[in-house]
Amino acid sequence: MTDSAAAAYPPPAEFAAQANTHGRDLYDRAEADRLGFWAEQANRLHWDTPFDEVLDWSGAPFAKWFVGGKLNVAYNCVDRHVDAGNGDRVAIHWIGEPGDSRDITYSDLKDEVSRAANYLGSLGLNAGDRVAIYMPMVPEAIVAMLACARLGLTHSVVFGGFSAGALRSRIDDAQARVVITTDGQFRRGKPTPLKANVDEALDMDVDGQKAQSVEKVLVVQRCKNDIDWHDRDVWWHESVGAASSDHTPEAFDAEHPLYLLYTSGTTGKPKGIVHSSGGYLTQAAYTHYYLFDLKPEKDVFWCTADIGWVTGHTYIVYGPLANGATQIIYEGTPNSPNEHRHFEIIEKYGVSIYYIAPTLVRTFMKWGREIPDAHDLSSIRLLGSVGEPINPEAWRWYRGVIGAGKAPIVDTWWQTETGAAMVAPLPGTTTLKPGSAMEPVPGISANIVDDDGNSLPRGESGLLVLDQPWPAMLRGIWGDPERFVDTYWSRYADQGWYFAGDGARYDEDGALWVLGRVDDVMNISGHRISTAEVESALVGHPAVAEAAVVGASDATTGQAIAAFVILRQGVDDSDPARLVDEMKAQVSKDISPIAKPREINIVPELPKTRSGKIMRRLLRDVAEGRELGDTSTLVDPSVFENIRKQKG
Ligand code: 6R9
Repeated sequence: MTDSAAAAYPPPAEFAAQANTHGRDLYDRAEADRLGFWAEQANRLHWDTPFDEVLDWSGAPFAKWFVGGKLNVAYNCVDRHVDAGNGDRVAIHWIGEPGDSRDITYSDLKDEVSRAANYLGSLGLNAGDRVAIYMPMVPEAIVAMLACARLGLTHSVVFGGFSAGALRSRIDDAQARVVITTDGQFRRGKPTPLKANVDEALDMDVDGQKAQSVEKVLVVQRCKNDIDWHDRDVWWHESVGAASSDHTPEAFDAEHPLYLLYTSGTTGKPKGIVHSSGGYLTQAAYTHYYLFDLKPEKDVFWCTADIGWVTGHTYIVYGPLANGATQIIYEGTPNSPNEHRHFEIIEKYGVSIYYIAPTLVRTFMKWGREIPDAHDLSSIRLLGSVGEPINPEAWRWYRGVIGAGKAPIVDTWWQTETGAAMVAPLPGTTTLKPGSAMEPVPGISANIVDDDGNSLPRGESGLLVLDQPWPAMLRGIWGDPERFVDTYWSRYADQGWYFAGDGARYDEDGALWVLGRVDDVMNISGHRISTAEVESALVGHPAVAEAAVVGASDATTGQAIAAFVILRQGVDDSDPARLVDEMKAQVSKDISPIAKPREINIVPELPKTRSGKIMRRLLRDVAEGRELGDTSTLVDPSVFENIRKQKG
């Protein structure tokens, strides 16, 4: 690949000189004594009871980090900074989509979190109980997460764009006792209902039952849109608002489950990834500090993810707040009311660290550089990328146009399962190559191997494995230890390595290039969606007999969903465009608008192997307009050939 050899970008001298770390110091220390290094990082946190063992791996792959240690995660993210005299520092500059805004200091946050904790505590919830959070990007969403953490309640945030059905299956799986939501959310200038989805989720019939576990629905008033009211509903401002702002946090075990986060796997059933308290917070804080070169008293950090995804958990809520950072939270989309929105925010608040997904970079490119060029973006000193490989062209544009041709780009490879960044450059140290995530962060060990587990030489592509446990690693899949072992640890069971599901290679200089998923997980604008989930939504449409879905490359979204469906016999297909629209709507409703296929092709058959497996590679060739390989198993290759030609 030519990009491996292309221009490389060393850290500007000025940047390196002021960086939180430069040179190989962290790498050397971590290599000399990995566990000692992690113990040092854990001591960035406040422990009520110090840990007496760094790692207990005797029950592998079930890890215990910082054994014997006790801490309160919310205390670490909030009270600690107030106690240290930084109560007046702004924790969150919040900007609503319609233009309203709030500046929330660490003292304010402490009061709000304490109130919410007092109210949730009064409901008789016990440490370890699950609370579902289904909210847009409003400050109360972060307050709700931290209030749960403060009480040892395990939160399960469900992305506000997910459908009622998706919400219900997550509530049921976790047996959540409380749901926290808002009346509505602002989307492109309009209030759209949200609580109505909760009502629908709880009251829908699943296996002959309404939701059984939920006792209360706590509702934040955001849009003042009309909502239905049930006995189980409580207004946030009347309950939390009336509670005392005095609350003494209790310390919990380092291994106490802080949260569940559902993510797509290779089957249709999302898995509840379980994260711990001590190990998770340690790696969140450590990576946030060094990878983003955070200066808590000076920087204005902005991670544009949604709290519905892991990036929002680790680099909006837990990492930045554990480090006492000041950050931006913006409620809406980048083009409301117009394409200048992000750049206006950067300019107004002096954002210095900006962390986004490559799909947004490509969207900005499409809108044109005159939009960012119309603003003073000189406050920006570091850029981050996450969610999918960033193509070198987008990388260069991002650095040149948004980063004034000098800001280092920190491309962070990680997963919901890894909890925090794993492969990324150190901005004051690493000479960057556009498109490469560079190397495992100090303390992390990764390798690229073949199917048999042999390490591959530089230049050869293979599978990315993590060959040593790490503090923020997932502790399991909620309620399904077997699936946990099966999914991540069985492929290299003899070696005891974690199989990430991504392909990768080291180039001739030893830089690590992530090549994308090797399984049936698609990556649409950085969102993980499994082919099976979309297929099952499609066959839920009465006209569809069978469906096959692939991720096809897309200039803006990285991948886009291409679907191929066979109609049931006797279906009236005189208006195929209408059928396709209905099917798209079905997927949107069943899963989320983010899972809506870009294209749906109605075909008479699906290409299958002799063992009956769908030949996704061939469908990908069709969707991407490439020459088709071996089509000899097809009854009618001309159908696929025609679709291919239309695209090619
Ligand atoms: C954090 C997050 C995980 C999958 C992962 C990989 C892809 C994420 C990437 C990247 C290349 C990067 N991915 N970051 N690929 N370079 N910097 O996105 O978590 O939603 O669980 O997705 O995303 O394929 O396996 P999650």
